[in-house]
Amino acid sequence: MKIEVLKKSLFANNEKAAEENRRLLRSHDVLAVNVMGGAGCGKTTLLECVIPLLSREIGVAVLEGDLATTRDAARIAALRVPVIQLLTEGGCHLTATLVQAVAQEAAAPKIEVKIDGEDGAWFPPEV
Ligand SMILES: Nc1nc2c(ncn2[C@@H]2O[C@H](COP(=O)(O)OP(=O)(O)OP(=O)(O)O)[C@@H](O)[C@H]2O)c(=O)[nH]1
Ligand SMILES: [Mg+2]
Repeated sequence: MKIEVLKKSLFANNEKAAEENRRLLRSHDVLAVNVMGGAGCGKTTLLECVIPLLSREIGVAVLEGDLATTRDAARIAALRVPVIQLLTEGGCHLTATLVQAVAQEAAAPKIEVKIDGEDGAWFPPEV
């Protein structure tokens, strides 16, 4: 029996968006760091520790992924760095297309971007 594999077509749009995001960030000389890990493992705490140190030297902004709330974004905003909240509305990870919706805005001021995602990848971690 032949089994049809749909993976390629299912992810094609996301991979295209990921490539466009990479190109956009590169063209603005922005380094994006994907912070991902299980729920409650300390992603936001890590950012709260490193952002005050980093932001003395470089521009820092955060795209904050969350299922439904803006609580983590408020924690980052308290550090006085730009933060954009991406609500996944139940999804466990940020997709490249979701990030693309705000990537233009995030890249514009020539800042380095930290991405605090949920426990999945939004697009490949090397981005
Ligand atoms: N003992 C210990 N607790 C930690 C550490 N890092 C974070 N915590 C605690 O773990 C809890 C969750 O930390 P967060 O930084 O909110 O974790 P998160 O990964 O951002 O959580 P979600 O965004 O909900 O997935 C908080 O009560 C933190 O104080 C650590 O290194 N050691
Ligand atoms: Mg968090």
